[in-house]
Amino acid sequence: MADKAQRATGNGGETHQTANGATPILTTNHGVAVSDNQNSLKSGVRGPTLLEDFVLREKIFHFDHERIPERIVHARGSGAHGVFEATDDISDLSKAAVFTKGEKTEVFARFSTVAGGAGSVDTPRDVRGFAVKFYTREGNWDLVGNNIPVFFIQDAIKFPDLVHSVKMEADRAYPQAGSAHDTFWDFASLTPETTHMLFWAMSDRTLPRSLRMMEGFGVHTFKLVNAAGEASFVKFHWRPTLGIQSTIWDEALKLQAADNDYHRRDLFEAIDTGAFPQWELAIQVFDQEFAEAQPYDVLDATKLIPEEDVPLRVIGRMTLNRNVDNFFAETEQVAFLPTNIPPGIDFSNDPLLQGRLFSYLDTQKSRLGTTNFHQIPVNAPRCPFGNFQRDGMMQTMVPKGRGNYEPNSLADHGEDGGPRESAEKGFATANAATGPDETGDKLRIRPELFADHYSQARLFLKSQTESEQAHIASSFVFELSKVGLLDQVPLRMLANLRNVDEEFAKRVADGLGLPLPKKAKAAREPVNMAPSDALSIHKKMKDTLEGRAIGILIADGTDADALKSLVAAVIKAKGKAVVVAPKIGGAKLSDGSMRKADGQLAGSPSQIFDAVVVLLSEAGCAALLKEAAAVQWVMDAFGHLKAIGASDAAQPLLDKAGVMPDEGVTGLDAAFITAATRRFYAREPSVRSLA
Ligand code: HDE
Repeated sequence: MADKAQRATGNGGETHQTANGATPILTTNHGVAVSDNQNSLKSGVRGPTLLEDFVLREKIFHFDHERIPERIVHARGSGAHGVFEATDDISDLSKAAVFTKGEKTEVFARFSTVAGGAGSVDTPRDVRGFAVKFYTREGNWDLVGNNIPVFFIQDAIKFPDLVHSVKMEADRAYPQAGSAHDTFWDFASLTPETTHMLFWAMSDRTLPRSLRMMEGFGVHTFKLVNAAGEASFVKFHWRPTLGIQSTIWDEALKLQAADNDYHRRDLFEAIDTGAFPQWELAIQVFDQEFAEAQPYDVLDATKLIPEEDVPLRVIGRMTLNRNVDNFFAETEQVAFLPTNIPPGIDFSNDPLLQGRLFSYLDTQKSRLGTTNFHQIPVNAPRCPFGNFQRDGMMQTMVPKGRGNYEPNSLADHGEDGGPRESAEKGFATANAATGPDETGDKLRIRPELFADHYSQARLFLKSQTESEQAHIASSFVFELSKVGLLDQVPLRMLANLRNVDEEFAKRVADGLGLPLPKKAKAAREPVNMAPSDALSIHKKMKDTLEGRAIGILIADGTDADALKSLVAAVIKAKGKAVVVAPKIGGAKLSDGSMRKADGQLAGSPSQIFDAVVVLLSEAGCAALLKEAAAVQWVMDAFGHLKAIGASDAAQPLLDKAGVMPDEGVTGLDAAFITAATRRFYAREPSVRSLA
């Protein structure tokens, strides 16, 4: 009777996927087998539904609580598993096992934007988090850094203000994931210590092409401690083997429309296809004498140490080689703690770092709801661990016996007395006297050199190419132009910028159409530092197709041989060839064969590629001249400074898209493959005016 009723309502038949010998039986969370996963239990055929239906209630109850609070910052992120291999012997500097030459350590990395919510887009202008958990045999080490080597503020007490100002505004709940609004610039312009970081944030560093092409930084000064207990100062750097690469602003904006998951997809697909992303871990090591001789304080997170002064030493390599099996269980529940640190590494007294040492443990209780979050697989150490902490919500470990206190003498009676401290192997805080961080009176003040807010912003600016400087100036203009309600903010910002560079301030003022205000009084006069090429993206970008995607636009009539040899050439150069056609079913090529498309034209705009080819026959070109998406495809590739290869017959489409000849516009020969390894920044003044 019931069966008949189900069929009558259309819920029977195919939707009933019943277990057979090969599939396991569906059960409740308490192990009771479920007989019907399609229909709730009703009183009679037409209901109502009965409270007694424990299968329904458990399912909905669990679903109702599927979300946990998202991270207050860095909510949007993507993660992957991998391995870190130490490649150099630094036992003279650190006794940490993770640095033993040849040692391989499992890692979990998570990359994130800062301001947006968990469901926000991947490509806003924003700093990126670069957090790595090393499951070392001496306990977890979490290096929780960013893709920029400095930070906005110097002291942890300002962090809630900074974050409140940059996140969506409190009353209107917008903008999502962006700093181009009143409250951020109000705060920034009133807080001159943000100036250096603002220059990085307004540069293309905040528009990474791929998570695989980002540098990473520990930001703070840390310490390395050797077996003799001697400490050195250290800064950590991650260097991508694919080279650093960024998009440009117009491209990043259009990427938001083209693919909300641009970075997440890129990371997942790369790992999925065996193109494992890699980074070198490098260190800058220095001592107290060096620290004291600099015009900045090494404990100030708004300052960097130029590589020209302390060269990078590569000590290891991280390879991400496994995607997560479950996003929530792993990427969402991973809990990074800057306090996770094994013997051989130590903190400095950087006042921003010191605040973080409190914050991350604290936040996990809100997010994961229990002090036992360390038992979640992605967070649990891979080495043996144990202590006398007991109980708490969601306790999953079942300690045996009575030994839950120490000292105890239970072992004398043959019972398990539990673990004991080890002066020899345990973490011992490095002697503070080894750095300019000795403690003294209790004061709410900052060291004197922290008052220099402009020297390194000037250093950063002067280290950039002309094109990069134009991008930075234009970003300031763009963002400050979005400051609507507060007239005083752009002027206050310009007054600060005059301390960095008069000409630059003028440039931004002109871009805004505002007069240059009186220069702000600097708390400490800036000094000139020698420019550093390592701070520029353009000066160290790799000319390579590796990890890059080439979009090839085809249509009916496209030359089959030309397509074949082009795809082969792209693959040989380690690039990815993606064929785009008006229809996903593909196009009929010159030899009569059908070539399936990897992407449909309307859904695969050229901003998702690093370079493009327009491979059309005369008839194919004539058809596409009437397609706005095709014209836009070419126009954007040109505007985004990409190489464009084209068949002769495609010229009318190039003309309609306003493509002008330059060294980035080529035929289909080898010249295209060479051109595709780079961007053509010199083209930019001909396609848009920058500040
Ligand atoms: Fe964070 N930060 N932060 N932060 N941070 C968090 O921790 C905080 C800072 C960074 O992928 C939160 O688990 C304070 C600097 C990354 O899960 C929170 C201060 C740097 C991630 C928190 C800072 C970072 C976070 C949010 C000033 C670069 C994402 C949820 C004292 C060196 C990690 C969470 C991941 C996440 C607090 C400053 C990097 C709220 C109080 C500087 C990459 O605890």
